[in-house]
Parts: sequence; structure tokens; C-alpha cells
Amino acid sequence: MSGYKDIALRESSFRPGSTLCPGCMESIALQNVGRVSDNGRKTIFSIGTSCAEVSSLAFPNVVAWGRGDASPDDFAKSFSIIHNVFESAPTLAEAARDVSDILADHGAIDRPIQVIAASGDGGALAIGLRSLLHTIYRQSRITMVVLVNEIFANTGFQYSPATTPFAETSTTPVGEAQAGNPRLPLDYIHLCIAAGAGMVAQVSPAHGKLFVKTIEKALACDTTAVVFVPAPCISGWKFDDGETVHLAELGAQCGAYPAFVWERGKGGAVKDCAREADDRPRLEEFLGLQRRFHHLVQKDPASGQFVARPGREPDVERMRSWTQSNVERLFRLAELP
Ligand SMILES: Cc1ncc(C[n+]2csc(CCOP(=O)(O)OP(=O)(O)O)c2C)c(N)n1
Ligand code: SF4
Repeated sequence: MSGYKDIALRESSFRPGSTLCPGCMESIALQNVGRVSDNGRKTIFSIGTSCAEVSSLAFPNVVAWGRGDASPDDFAKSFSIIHNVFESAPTLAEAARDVSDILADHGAIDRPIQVIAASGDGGALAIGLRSLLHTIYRQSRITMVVLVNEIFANTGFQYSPATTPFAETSTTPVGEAQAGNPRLPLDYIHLCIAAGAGMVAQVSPAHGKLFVKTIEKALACDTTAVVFVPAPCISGWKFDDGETVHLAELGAQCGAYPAFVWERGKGGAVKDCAREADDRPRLEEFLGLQRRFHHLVQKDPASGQFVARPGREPDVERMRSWTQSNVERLFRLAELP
């Protein structure tokens, strides 16, 4: 394992020039993944259609990937990226892994190659869930990074299987018939463990060192490692400039998406999120910072705190009980060997 400072000073393969929204967590996450993976191994990166892809690979205008001035002959610095359709990032990564391994077995290359795939939660958990589960099931030695902004952002902010209950999206509107998203999110961490992943984590760059160390561990995993990155989306979640990292941290601490790292054979842990609700930050503060929950909470002028809107108390209580069950679920999953 490398030192945090050493990693922080590396050159990232995710370079300036993308057209991701300013303040997008995906940009921070990819910059960090790009730094950790600058470790002396050739990297093959497979990315499915998503904000991160359309905003960084609009050839020939924007190609925000690469290893800068590295000589094309420098194998250790070399970087390849495969753009692919929405649902196929893990499958193509698996193919790249297999070809690399065959070339290594036949002596055509003498250095290890690392293969990383990335998708949004729509790509990985809706249309691409089958691809992801089968890549895991086949124990392909890839690192899968799922950027979870909880929506299909680049096609118009539709809900996904990762959308938080009650969130307003373009396909789960707030109205008389429903108060935002009526569904519970898919239990995707459990699914990946059950499918046979070697490592499953949920962590964002708001947990700086933990994020970097988790990506480093995932790259060293000898089967499929899946890292879900909670990714506050300024345009879809509708929060103020400068709140991206704060929201990522608050959401983790209040139980909406606790930081979690699990390794097969070793078990896991929930980090920076208390099991008891009273020991966590108030859920209303997390909701109040995002206009996708404007129908649930409002600011109390007297206390300056966010509180349930009159008549919405039962919905906020439902959110609280979902959050508690979410936290309990992760503590239980952490105990799996
Ligand atoms: C087979 C297929 N269906 C639909 C689309 C259109 N499409 C492209 S990106 C996208 C949504 C991506 O959502 P997500 O994976 O969550 O990434 P985000 O845009 O949120 O970053 C959709 C529906 C497509 N490219 N291919
Ligand atoms: S729409 Fe959301 S996920 Fe997409 S680039 Fe903007 S902030 Fe990032």
C-alpha cells in the first residue's frame, strides 16, 4: 500500500477539460481513481455512457483522459480507454482482462495490467445489472466503480434503482398522487456480495483517505471488486454551490449511504456512521440542503434548523425508519465473512 501523500501527488489520468458540471462529485472521484491507478501499471479503463463519459470523451473536442506527456513507449504509464454502450462497461472490462491475461500467459507482455470499469447507477444497476452480476459471478479481476448520483442524469434526471425514497426526479414527481420516489432502493451492495464479489465498498472522496485506500485495495483484489461512490449531483439533487463534499459526508454520516468496506474472507465495517439514530446528524439537515426534498422539510425561522413541513411529519418519519434500516442492513452485511 502506498502512502496517502504519495498518491495525492501523482498525476491523474482524469485530466482537466471535462464538461462535467462545476462541483460534480464524479469529477472528484475520477481524479482520485486516476491518481491511485498511476501506480506503474498499464491501465485499461472501460466507461459506459453516463455523465462522466459524455462529458469527458466527446471526441475530438473533449478528451479529458490520458497520462499527459508520458511517452507512448512507457508501458507503466500507458493508459487506454474504451468507450462503450450504456450497460457494457463491466463486460468489456472483463474482455480486456481476459485478453491481457492471455497475452501475459504467452509471454507477450511481462507486466501486470490493471482494468477498471466505470458506470453510473443507471448503467450498472438498471439496464446493466445483468452484465455487472455476471462479471462478478465469473470472478473477473476488474475494479468496477459505480458513480451513484441516484438518477439517469445525462438523459434528463429520471429515477434509478438507487434513488432515495421521496426524492423528486423527472419521473417521480411531487404531486397529489405521490410525494417523489415511492420505491425503496435496490439492495445493490448485498446483491454484489451474493453474486460473489471479492470486495464491495460504498465510499466517496468526502472520506479522503478511506476512499483512496479503498480504490487501492480494489485494484489489488484478485476477483471482482465493486466500489459504489455516492455522488451528489448539483443539477439533479439541486443544492447550493460548494456543498458537494459536505453533502457526501453528511449523507454518509446520517445513514443515507454510510461508508462501508467489505472483503470476502475478512468481513467488513461501517465507517463514520453510528448505529444508533441519536448519535447521527439530524436527517432533516441532509434533506434540507437539497431541493429534491423540498416537499418534505423547510427551515424553521426561529431555530434556523430544517424541520418537517406541516402535514409531512409521517413522510419524514418513514424516511427516518428507512435510514435506520439502511444502517442496520450495512452493519449486518459487515458481519458476513
Ligand atoms: C441501450 C441504451 N439505452 C439507453 C441509452 C440512453 N442513455 C444514455 S446514458 C443514459 C443514462 C445514464 O444514467 P447513469 O448510468 O445513471 O449515468 P449518469 O447519466 O447519471 O451519469 C441513458 C438512458 C443508451 N445510451 N443505450
Ligand atoms: S448532471 Fe450531475 S452527475 Fe451529471 S455532470 Fe452535472 S453534477 Fe455531475
